[in-house]
Amino acid sequence: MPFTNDEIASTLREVSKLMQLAGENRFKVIAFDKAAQTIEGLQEDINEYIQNKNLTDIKGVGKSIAEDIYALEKTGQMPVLEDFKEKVPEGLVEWLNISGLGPKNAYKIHKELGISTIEELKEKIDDGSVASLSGLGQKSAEKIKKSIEWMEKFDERCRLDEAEAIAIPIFESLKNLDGVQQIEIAGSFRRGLETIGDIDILIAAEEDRISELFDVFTSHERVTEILGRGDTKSSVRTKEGRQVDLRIVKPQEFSAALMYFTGSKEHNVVLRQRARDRGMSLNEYGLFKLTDDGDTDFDAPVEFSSENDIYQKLDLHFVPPELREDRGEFEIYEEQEDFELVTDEDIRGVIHAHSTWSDGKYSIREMAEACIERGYEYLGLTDHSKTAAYAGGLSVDEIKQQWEEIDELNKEFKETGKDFVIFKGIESDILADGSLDYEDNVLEGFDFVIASVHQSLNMPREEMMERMRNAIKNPYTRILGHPTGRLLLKRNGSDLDLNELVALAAEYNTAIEINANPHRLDIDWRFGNKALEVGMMTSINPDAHTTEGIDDIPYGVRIARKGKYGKDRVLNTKSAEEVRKFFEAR
Ligand code: DGT
Ligand code: CA
Ligand code: CA
Ligand code: ZN
Repeated sequence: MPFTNDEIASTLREVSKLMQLAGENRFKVIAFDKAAQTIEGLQEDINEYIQNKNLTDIKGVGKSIAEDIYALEKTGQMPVLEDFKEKVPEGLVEWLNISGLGPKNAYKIHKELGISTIEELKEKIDDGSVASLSGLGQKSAEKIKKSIEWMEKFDERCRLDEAEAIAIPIFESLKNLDGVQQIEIAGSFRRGLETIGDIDILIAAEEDRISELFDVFTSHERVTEILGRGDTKSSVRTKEGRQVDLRIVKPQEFSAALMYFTGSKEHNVVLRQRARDRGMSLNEYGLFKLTDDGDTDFDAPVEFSSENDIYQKLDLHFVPPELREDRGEFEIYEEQEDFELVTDEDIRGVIHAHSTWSDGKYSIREMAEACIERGYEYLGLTDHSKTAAYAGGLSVDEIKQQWEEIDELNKEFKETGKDFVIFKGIESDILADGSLDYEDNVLEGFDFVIASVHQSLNMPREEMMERMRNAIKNPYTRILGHPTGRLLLKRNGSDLDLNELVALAAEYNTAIEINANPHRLDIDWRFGNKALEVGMMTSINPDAHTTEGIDDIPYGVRIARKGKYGKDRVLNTKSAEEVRKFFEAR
């Protein structure tokens, strides 16, 4: 069996991870990482290149990596990977997930203290050994310990993108099987929540099919443990440590079960009460009349054939799954049928992206072409500003050069009839006092400024608020970037009164982004009600550091839908001309 593109990419990625842990040269690490990325995004089957012996025609695949791939194809093993597997103990790889512990220090601790598991690491932090290593110290040790605690605390949940990587392949392996009449992923995943506890899959099938469907499910290649198997429900654990529940219900019960297992619990509670108020009882099996004593009369079912039907019976229009959180959706859908939420298709441009000028991995041209390929009409390029030295922030000189490059590219697009434009932006650090990172005469030259905090996120609430208020009020700020700076399941964001900032942003006609990176999804959808009330604009921004990063936009769209944003309040659903007007209206 030949290897797939994805398999080869993930082998290369594994090499790059192990190299980091072995303290290997940084450029080598990046080379493997970049090759992995390119191969993942490759349209053609990589085996064509392997057969033609022209792997090096693929951008980012150099001679030596090509040899590694040929060897993999020939022998089923990649020698460089095997080498590093010998050098790096298995447990160490897990350490990469500890934020605040870089691969270099991981290697040092492992080498000097002779340990390789998280348990051992915790012990050595507690007995002071880690702190006593040169270049580490008490402060670093504390930080690592805290990260481990966070990690363990949050292991019960995972990010939406991680859940997707598990749920979709399992869903795909089931959906075309004989006997599957309907299938959906339900639960928090269907609601588009930013973190997922377990994955809930629901199938409609006749009873005599159930056993064989469970057989397929429990023997899926990702499954490492079968947690339970009953008549209608089976639960497994995948190799990522995630639980997946599969429920198989009778075809006539599917819609009611889907509604029930989509949740949220809070939404369901209100639905059940609405049913009772109308002389009915709603449960996971269906909708039934109530007896005179107020019990469910299972002999008197109320007919329905879809979730939509059930909502109608409860005097509601269909509530999109993202909104089923009991946060005002009932008031809306009692009245409105077409309370329109933004969709993936509405997105016309890419705002907030980095290039090699700062810490992005691709040139401006490559980023622009990736946008064009995906059908977008504009790119709002925003490299880091000068204070973000660690991320290659731009000096004033560099900005001038970058502007020239963008002017050239825009000219070229125009002359070659490409309907595409690059906006000159910057992601300016918000300094401690809330000011932006350049003098006004420089800020003036940009088409737009995204203002973001990257340092001192943990200032006391009132100081942080003053800082953010100043940034929003600054006339050059058009978009506030990832307002809390949170990293989901890893780091809490700044302590802020976001409702106040949402109102202030609306007042100053500044947008607050929904950072679509699945690690962030910041601003949180829970402030959507306030944003709706005051008419705040958002922009669904990928914060892309690679061309692939652009494809994070759909995560942001899901969060925008959860936050009740319609197309009219999402900046990058607008035409380039309208966006320019928004930028100029400062
Ligand atoms: P998660 O897994 O923690 O991310 O969140 P969910 O919402 O997927 O929760 P889960 O997996 O426990 O249950 C899936 C859905 O099933 C949930 O959203 C609503 C429904 N459900 C489960 N248990 C109950 C319950 O005790 N009462 C009600 N009303 N609904 C429940
Ligand atoms: Ca769930
Ligand atoms: Ca569940
Ligand atoms: Zn950024």
